[in-house]
Amino acid sequence: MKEKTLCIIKPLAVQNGHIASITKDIDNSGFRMCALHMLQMTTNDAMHFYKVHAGKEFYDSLVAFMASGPVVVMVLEKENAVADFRKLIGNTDPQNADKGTIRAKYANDISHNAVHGSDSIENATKEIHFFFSDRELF
Ligand code: IDP
Ligand code: MG
Repeated sequence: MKEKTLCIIKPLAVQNGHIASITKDIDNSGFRMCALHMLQMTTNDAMHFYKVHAGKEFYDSLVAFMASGPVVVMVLEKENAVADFRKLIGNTDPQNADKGTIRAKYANDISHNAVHGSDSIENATKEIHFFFSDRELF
């Protein structure tokens, strides 16, 4: 069944000039782009988006980082999009990410790991609607 998932190209990957390369890897992996925004998250946006991690030692720096500069947010569609996109991006820690994955190729470190990918169909739906209205999904 076709699924949709949410991808965020995080601030440092944008700043390092990786938007085009990451988008090309995504395209080459068979995902269809349904929506795309470039925007800067507010601190409140980042707190809300990552609220599942509130209280963890890395939460405050994660929130500050995600609000520190522009990001590119995309909705991607394919069969098994959620699981397949997690495979394409690789492990949270780029040092443990398989060769060829987006995090292995474009991340700096675990705190600046180039991209976000939804971790379940339920969270993908919530995250997509955090950024996009139905009229922006194609
Ligand atoms: P995920 O992005 O692979 O789903 P999560 O566990 O959901 O990983 O964590 C969300 C984000 O928080 C990660 O992408 C990473 O940027 C950051 N993060 C997770 N664990 C750590 C850590 O141990 N130290 C610093 N940052 C972390
Ligand atoms: Mg996660």
